[in-house]
Amino acid sequence: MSISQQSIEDKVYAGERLTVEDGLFLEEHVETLQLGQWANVVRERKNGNFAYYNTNIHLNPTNVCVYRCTFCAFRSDLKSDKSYVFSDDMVRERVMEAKASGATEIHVVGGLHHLKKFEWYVNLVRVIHETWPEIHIKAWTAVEINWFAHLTKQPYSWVLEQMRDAGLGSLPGGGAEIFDQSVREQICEHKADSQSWVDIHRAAHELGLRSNATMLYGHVEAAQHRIDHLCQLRALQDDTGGFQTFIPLAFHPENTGMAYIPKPTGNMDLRMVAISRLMLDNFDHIKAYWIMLGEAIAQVALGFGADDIDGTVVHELIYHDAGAKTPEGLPVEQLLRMIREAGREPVERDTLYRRVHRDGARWTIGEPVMR
Ligand code: V47
Ligand code: SF4
Repeated sequence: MSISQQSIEDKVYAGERLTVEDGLFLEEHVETLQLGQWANVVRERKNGNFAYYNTNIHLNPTNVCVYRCTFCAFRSDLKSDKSYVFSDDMVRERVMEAKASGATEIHVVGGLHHLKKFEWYVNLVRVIHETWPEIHIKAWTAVEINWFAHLTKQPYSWVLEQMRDAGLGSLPGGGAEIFDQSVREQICEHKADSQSWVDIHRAAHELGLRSNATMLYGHVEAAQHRIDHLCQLRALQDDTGGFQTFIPLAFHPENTGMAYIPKPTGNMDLRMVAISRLMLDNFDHIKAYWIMLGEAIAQVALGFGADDIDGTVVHELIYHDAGAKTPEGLPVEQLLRMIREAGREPVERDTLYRRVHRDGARWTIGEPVMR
């Protein structure tokens, strides 16, 4: 049967999987409001009217990095005035700040500092865990895990076990960018390739660690690369079921090696959210990361397939170095207002999508959120 709006609509309503060709049709022939309407059907089937948020804090322990991804405004050379490295005391201070602000998660990613040994990175996780054992540590992208395997000459599973024993709770989704090799050669030539990214997330899932997945869009990639990326993630999720959420990441060009490329428009952002929701039929959640999208688009995205807006992130550097104009953090009242105004029911979740119950300054983790 040839592909048409009708054939796709039939599949969406019947809950059938969309093919690569369907994905390309969505990209090339379907207008944005139509994509949003279909994606909303899937979103409400999976998550009802809930919109999740969490209370978290970011820690980027160093910006010194051996790699030079052309889309990155965050990295620094060792000798640059901009370079920094967190000491153990600075890490403890950040954790105590997280505790005081009621955060349930600390999100840790940074550069790959060529003078730091693997033990420095493991120790960082240990210091966080020992300072406050209740906080969930979501740390290290697959690119970092790949670097640790390179440093130690050990398999990914060994690296992940060391981290887990030190207190690691799950992996964030960064470093995926666009899986296609010809695109990677233009934007992140030297770092972990797509096969390594997939192998690391598979190894994490096999150890029982959950992880997230991302896609960086709006730079030199084309529609076929985005659909290929989504289908590769979907295939891995079929095998392991270990992904929790997918986060489409809008490219921020300022201060990067690709500053000549205009920032993706709100229309493109909403299309990416909707197409992700439609293609990733085996992912429970799609996150509209307000830090990157801005509050307005993140709010509208809750009707275009997204069911999560991430958290009250504070101390975010990666996108703010690249020109993000959003605040570094939002008070929870503001997140609740965004969600309620969009007609959704806010649910505070922890990293593993369990309900968070609050009683004044104390919080407890409840049951997994079910629709
Ligand atoms: O891999 C870097 C991206 C990622 C830029 O798992 C940029 O919950 C846009 O993965 N413009 C790291 N993007 C951050 C990340 C993430 C973020 C939020 C939540 C989660 C999660 C994960 O940031 C990198 C890269 O794709 N990035 N520079 C830039 N100029
Ligand atoms: Fe380094 Fe990550 Fe920036 Fe690439 S994106 S240069 S790996 S900090």
